[in-house]
Amino acid sequence: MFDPRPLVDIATAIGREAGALVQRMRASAVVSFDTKSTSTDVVTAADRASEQLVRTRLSELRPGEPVLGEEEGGTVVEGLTWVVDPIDGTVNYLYGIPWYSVSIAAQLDGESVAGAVFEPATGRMWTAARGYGSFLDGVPLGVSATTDLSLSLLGYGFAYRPERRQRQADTWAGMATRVRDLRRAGAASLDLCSVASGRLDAYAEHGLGRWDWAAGGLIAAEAGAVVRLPGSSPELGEDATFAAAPGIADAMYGALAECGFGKV
Ligand code: LIP
Repeated sequence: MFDPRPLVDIATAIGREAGALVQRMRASAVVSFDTKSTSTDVVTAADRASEQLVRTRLSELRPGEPVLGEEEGGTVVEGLTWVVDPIDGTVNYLYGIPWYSVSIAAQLDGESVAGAVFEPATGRMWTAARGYGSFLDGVPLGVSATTDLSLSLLGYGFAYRPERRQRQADTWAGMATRVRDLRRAGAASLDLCSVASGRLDAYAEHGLGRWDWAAGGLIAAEAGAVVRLPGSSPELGEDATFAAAPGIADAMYGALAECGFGKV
C-alpha cells in the first residue's frame, strides 16, 4: 500500500529551508514587490526566491517530478505533482504581520496525499499524510466539537477584484448575525490549519489557487473537518473552498448559501 509519509518529510524539510529564506529576506531589507491581477495583488522578491529554492530542492530530492507553483506556474498531471505556495499570506508578509506560510503539498492524480504548512514567523509546522492524520509540531490535531452555528467562529477572505469584494462583503454582513464572530486573517493555508486545530470552526473563500488549499485542505480533512474544495460546492460557487467542523458543517453551508455566498 502507498505510504505518503516520506513525502511529508520532504515537504517539511524544504518548507523549513524556504521559510528560513523568507525570514532572512524580511529582516534584511525593505520588501520590494510587483503587482499581479490588481494593484493590491502583490508578489515580492521573497515569493520568487522561495519558490526557486523549493523547485531546486525538489529537483534534487525528487528528480523529474513536476511542480505547480503560484509564481512560476506549472500543471497538475496524472501521477505525482508538487504544489507550492512560496509565501501564502503575501500581504501579511509585506506589512510585517506574522501570519504567513510556506505551503508545500504532494498530489497524486490531483488529490493531496501529503502536505506541510510552515509558519516562518513562529517556526510552527502543520503536517498531514492522507490516512495518517494531521499534526501541529507532531501533536495530533482535531477539529472543534461545536454544534451550535450561533456560537461558531467563521474565517473568510476577499478576492482582489473590487467589484467582487463588494458582493462578498454583502455576504459576510449577512453571516455576521448568524455566527459568534468572523475572522479575516489573510492566509488560506493557515485558515484551513486553524479549522484543523479548532481555532476556527469553519472557513470559506472564493477564488483560491490550488497552491492555497492543497496542503491546508488535507490537514483540515485529516483532522476531521468537512472539506469541500473548488468544484464541489455548487450552492457556494464553482470556485469556493469550504471547511467546517462536522457539528456545524451542514448549517454553515446552508447559511452561506442563504446569504448569497454562491452568487458573488
Ligand atoms: C492569499 C490567500 C488568502 C486570500 C488572499 C490571497 P497569497 O494568498 O491565502 O486567503 O484571501 O487574497 O489569495 O496570494 O498570499 O498566496
